[in-house]
Amino acid sequence: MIAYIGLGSNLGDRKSTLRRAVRQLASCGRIVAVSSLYETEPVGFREQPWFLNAVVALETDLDPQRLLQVLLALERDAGRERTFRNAPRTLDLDLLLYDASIVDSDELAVPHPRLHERAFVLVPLAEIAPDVVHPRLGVPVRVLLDRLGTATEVRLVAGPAWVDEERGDAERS
Ligand code: PH2
Ligand code: MG
Ligand code: MG
Repeated sequence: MIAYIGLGSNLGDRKSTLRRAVRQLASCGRIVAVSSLYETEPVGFREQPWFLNAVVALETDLDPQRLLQVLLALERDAGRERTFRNAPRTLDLDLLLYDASIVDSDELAVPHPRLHERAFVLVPLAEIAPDVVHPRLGVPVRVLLDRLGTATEVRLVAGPAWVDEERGDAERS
């Protein structure tokens, strides 16, 4: 199964946090694609720092519920504190799509209910999965991005190799 996971951070060392999360995700499957890294304007609660966002494709045997538990554990591991909705966070991991599955439980909704409204999700997702069809809306991701009207700002920061970069000198042994 292929899961598309959105990554976001707007507190602390954002890039290192995201890189570490991708490496941790690799332990529950195989990372088959990583998007470029984007710096994005905050959506929703606007009085907060800009985010770094990216999307990865993970091939995994975990079902959506189990994968969600892993994502929540990795967020906690990155020191995430849940205060209010859309609050700044060290790490946010959102299950955007899981194959063509539709999930609607108390804890989890897949596809992510706001995926199609958000440039910070659609730009990286369209980069690695332009032809994947949204199972509720019945159109490919590329079309969802085209349909997005006045988009909030999304700036390219680094190509997909951002995830492989060496650690900084200070961290090297
Ligand atoms: N996540 C949110 C709310 N707003 N804005 C940006 N730019 N990037 C995010 O990841 C983000 C957001 C809720 O999870
Ligand atoms: Mg989110
Ligand atoms: Mg989230």
